[in-house]
Amino acid sequence: MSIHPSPKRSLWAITALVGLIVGLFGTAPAQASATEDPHAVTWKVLVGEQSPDMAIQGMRFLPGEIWIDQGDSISFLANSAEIHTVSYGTPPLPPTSVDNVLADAVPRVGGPVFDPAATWTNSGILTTMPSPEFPSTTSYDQKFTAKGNFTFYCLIHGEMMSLTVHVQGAHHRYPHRQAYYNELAEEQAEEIIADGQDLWEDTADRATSTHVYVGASDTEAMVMRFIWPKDTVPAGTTVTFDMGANQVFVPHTVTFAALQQNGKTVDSGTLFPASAGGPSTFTVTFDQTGTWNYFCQFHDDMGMAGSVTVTPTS
Ligand SMILES: [Cu+2]
Repeated sequence: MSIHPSPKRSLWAITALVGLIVGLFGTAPAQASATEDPHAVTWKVLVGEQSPDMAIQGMRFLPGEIWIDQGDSISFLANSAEIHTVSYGTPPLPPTSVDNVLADAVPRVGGPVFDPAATWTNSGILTTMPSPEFPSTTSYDQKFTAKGNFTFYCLIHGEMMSLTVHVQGAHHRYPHRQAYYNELAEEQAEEIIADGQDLWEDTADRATSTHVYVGASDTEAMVMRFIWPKDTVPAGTTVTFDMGANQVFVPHTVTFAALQQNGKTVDSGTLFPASAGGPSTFTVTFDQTGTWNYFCQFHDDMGMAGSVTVTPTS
């Protein structure tokens, strides 16, 4: 859905006109000085988005495109429990495994001033809900002193989660102010959450008492829930827990902390979508009656938990 196309266009026209006038009369603004510029602006970009119950996690920078001037800064603010990074360039390890991605994602690389010539620049993990598993922060600031167009991405979610920063010359007129980006961010976040709700409902329509989906995801939203979360089956039933509703890379587990079978805790280990190589399904045959709670070890903080109630066979 396109938002505010006409004001955007007219602002662009004004910018172009100002550029033309400045060009004609040769009153181009002075170069950014090494000293602190009192006109420098610090812009805000949100990293991720989520529903209030954290069930739906979005995979977008908001806004996804921003125009700033040389000497300005961007404050990247964590906006979801799900982890993200603000990254630029080629990571040291090829992101071909979870271990490699995490090894690349965790360390902050680069200084407070963005260097487009650097091979790799990385924020470290951004999240509103720091976990003891790895270091993380809630914000990341970069100052932009080089002109050009720079596309950042999230290493965790890949290049579909990207942000293009257009750095204009110092003291150029901005096509948009922060208020415009804030409004755009709010509308886009609503759309992403609504998309996640639709995905959740569609997946629930396909789920059955013997086929539970382990989350769901498309290219902008993830459902961090088991679908169905409250299952009831007669003893002897085999239930399949299936990652098949995930279109993007996301790890989950199905962990029954209190249920033992063959002397071991019933735990799927890490599941991945089939497109990421799997294993993408986990099956459990429930012989013991009672209510068995389970959770995802990665996302239980977001409320990703369920239960299977096993009733006696009639
Ligand atoms: Cu999970």
